[in-house]
Amino acid sequence: RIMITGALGQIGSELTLFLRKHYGAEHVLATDIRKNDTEVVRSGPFELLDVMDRKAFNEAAGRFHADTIIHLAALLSAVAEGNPLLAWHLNMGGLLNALETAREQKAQLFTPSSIGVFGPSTQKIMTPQETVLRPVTMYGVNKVAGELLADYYFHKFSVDTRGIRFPGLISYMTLPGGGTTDYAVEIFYDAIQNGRYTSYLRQGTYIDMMYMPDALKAIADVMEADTKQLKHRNAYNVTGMSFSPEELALEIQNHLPGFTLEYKIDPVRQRIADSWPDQIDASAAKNEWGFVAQYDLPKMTKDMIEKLSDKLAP
Ligand code: VAH
Repeated sequence: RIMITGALGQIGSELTLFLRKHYGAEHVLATDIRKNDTEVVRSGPFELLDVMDRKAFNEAAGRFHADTIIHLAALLSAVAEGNPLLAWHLNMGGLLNALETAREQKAQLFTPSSIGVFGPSTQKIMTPQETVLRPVTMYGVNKVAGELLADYYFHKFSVDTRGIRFPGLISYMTLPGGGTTDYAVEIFYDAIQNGRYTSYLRQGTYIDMMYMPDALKAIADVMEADTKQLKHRNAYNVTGMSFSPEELALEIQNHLPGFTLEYKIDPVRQRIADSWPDQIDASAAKNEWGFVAQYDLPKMTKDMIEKLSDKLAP
């Protein structure tokens, strides 16, 4: 019985539907700080939950008899950089409440980390699973602290905590909220609707990315992996592809020939992107729980354009 926080977010909205299909809708409780009338709310149990309210968090998990908690509620990198104190409060306070709830309910806990844990002093090509983590963003500080806190709860309280360092995630169902990699999603909407896009990241900015279907499978796979296999439980490097804005534009032009890309750099998000790796090494995830990405840049682009064209069709 799985309880998800942040279930209306970019990962949460697809993960909820994916897990309900796999395990049965009634076994997946979706929670979020707000409510809407999407399929996430309509297709199974939904409750309003502020993850900053530890008592409410724990009671909701207890009422649902949750044996697995997937904690996704958080502020992403760009929003966090604009409001660092709120980001520390929500990202760390929410995670601590998730860890305490998992401890009290004897539940397994998944929470996403990010390539945001890496900083300018980290090796940028084939970034190792074990390497220096000196991020220069509040989001990165939150993710490094979060990984250490999750490991602490495993060693100190035997809470079965697991995490994945997600790269930028690309999906057509729900827009990301305030990330640095959001351009790789926005570009598809603008390409289909306006034939052009203005990138806030400059040419030659390489960032690891992953198509959402690969991310959903990675969460299910790491949570189902035999605990004895896991040496790096918090948290695994994974990646599907690495590209720059102009390489993504070229791939889109294979489907939408008239598409044009311009640039208007956002210094805040450019600085964040420049502090992250260009291409990380996912071999630990492959060796310890069989991670393999199915989507590369051409395959993702084709699927995004097909699915988004249907979704945006008048
Ligand atoms: C962000 N999409 O941009 C998230 C993710 C690696 C990027 O953490 O903040």
